[in-house]
Parts: sequence; structure tokens; C-alpha cells
Amino acid sequence: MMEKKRVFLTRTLHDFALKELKKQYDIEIHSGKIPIPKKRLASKIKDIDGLICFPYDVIGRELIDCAKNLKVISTYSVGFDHIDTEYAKERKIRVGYTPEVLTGATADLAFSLMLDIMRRVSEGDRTIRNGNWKEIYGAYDYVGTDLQDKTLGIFGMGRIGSALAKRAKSFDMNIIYHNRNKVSKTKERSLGAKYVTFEKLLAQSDIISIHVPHSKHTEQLFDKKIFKKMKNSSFLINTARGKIINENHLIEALKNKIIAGAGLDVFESEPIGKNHPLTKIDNVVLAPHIGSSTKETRSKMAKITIENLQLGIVGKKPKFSVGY
Ligand code: 8YV
Repeated sequence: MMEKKRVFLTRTLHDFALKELKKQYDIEIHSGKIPIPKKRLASKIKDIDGLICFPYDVIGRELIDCAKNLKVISTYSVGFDHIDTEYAKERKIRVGYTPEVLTGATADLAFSLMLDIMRRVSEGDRTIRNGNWKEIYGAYDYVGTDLQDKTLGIFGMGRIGSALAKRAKSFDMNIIYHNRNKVSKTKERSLGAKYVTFEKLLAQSDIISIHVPHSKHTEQLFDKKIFKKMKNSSFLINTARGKIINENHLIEALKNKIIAGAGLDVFESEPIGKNHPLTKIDNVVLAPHIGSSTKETRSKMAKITIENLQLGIVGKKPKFSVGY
């Protein structure tokens, strides 16, 4: 009998997914410290045929070099900035990822951060919980900002950016976007979105929502120079990757009211604790990296992660494949 192929998971997945994997492969799941320590992963990757990983597992060149039989890296994420995909390709290792299924959930979260920061929902929740709601608010108290008629600037008009535009349209917002390439005229019309340069996006938006991948081109792109180009009354939303923003500069910009507020689901280094400087600022709403975190979406992601692995492990192109 042929020996079963070996698959290693850096963290557990849904029961249905494990059951499916066990039918075909010899699987091992890391338990204990998350993320898996580098050394442990390096020793595990040696003899496996397939790897299932997560965005906090750094799969660099050195680690890939430890692999002798690896055919596929299947990440449980749409982002793949944690994987050296160029080198994986060179080594003929397929890389699978999970776009599409998490588009709606992530756009919903971006929208809820925008609503929350502009209408001060979490801030109000803190006010009540801290016992600071002493009298009914009057004409000038606790005012937020309308979404309707405001200009939403979408930075990155891919799947998630487009889904956000669709939502914003029904809230009567004006939508502008910046992207490496303009989207088709038909798509622009259906989304009611207008292409602008990056400079115009910064200058005209009342809210900027980030939907680009993290790469060497976008690393720390949003820094103090950029914040100065944004309106003082504007809000910044980030559900993409924390490293796209210079967090220290953002903290300064929020404290000094260079911009009005921010809604963040991602951070330079995660998780952040209760003493992180961002937790001391009122004009920011924080979420613990939950963009894709709905029951429905997370199980769809597991299904695709497995499908990608099953294809890649026999040398086929994963259903959603990076590079080749
Ligand atoms: C995480 C994400 O994968 O898809 C991405 O790129 O960052 C998230 O969906 C998820 O939180 C599991 O860690």
C-alpha cells in the first residue's frame, strides 16, 4: 500500500475539515503556542508534502529551504504577504489562498468600523460602562458625523474594495477610488465610483478605507506625510494589514487631530494588549483582526484551504492559486 502523504497544520481547523484531511493524509496539528515557534515549524516542514498555515506564520526562504518534499502551502487567508511566493514558485511549490469567500464579511467589517467611529458607538458604550453618562445629551453633545453625502475614498478597488463601494452606495455616499489600474467603465458605473489619483484620494476623501495588499510598495505607506495631506475631519479605516500604516505616526495624528479618527482591525504587531497606546485614544475604534470572522465565512475558508491543498499536493494548480 502506498504511504499516505503527510500534511502539517500550524493550527487546528473545523472538525469537518480535519475529518476530510484525515481520510486522505497522515495529518499532524500543532497545538500549544501560537504562532508556532520558528524552529518547530522548520523541523516539521522537512518531511511533509503539504502545509496549512495562517497569516502569522512567516514562511520565508530559509524555512522553505528546510522542505524536502513540500508540494503545496495552503494558507487560511486571502493575504499572502507572510509567504515568500516567488521563492516557493522557484522551488515548484504551489501556494493556495482564500479570496472571494471572505469578501462580504470583510467589507461588512470595514463598514461597521466606519459607522462606529463616525457615530461614536464604541465610545458611547465606554461612556456608559464607565459610569460617565450623567445627563441626557443636548444639542451640541456627543455629535457624530453623517455618512450620507460624504466622500468615501477606497484605496484598492479589488474584490473587498468593490464590495465596500456597493454598501456605501446604498448609504448615499460619494465614492472615489485609487487603484493600480482603473476598473472597467461598466464596473465604475455600477458601483457609482470615480477613479482619482492617490493625491486626490487623500485630499478629497472624508473617509479612506484601505484595501490593498501589504507589500514592499505599501509597507508604512500611510505615514505622517500622508496624514497631513488628508482632511483634518477625515477618518481612516484599515481592515487590510497593519504594516501598511506607520502606527506611531497614526497615534500622533490622532492625538493632534491631524485626522479625526480611525477604525482599525489590523495592527503592526498582533495581538495588541490593553496597554497599547491606541487603547488610550478615544477617536479610534479597535477590532481584534476579525474581518473574515463569521461562522459562515470561516467555514468556507476552511473548505477552500483544503481544496487548494488537495490539488497542490498532487502537483495541480490550486483552485485559488498565487503565482502558478
Ligand atoms: C485571517 C486574514 O486569515 O484572510 C486574511 O488575510 O488576515 C484573515 O482572514 C484569519 O483571521 C485567520 O487568522
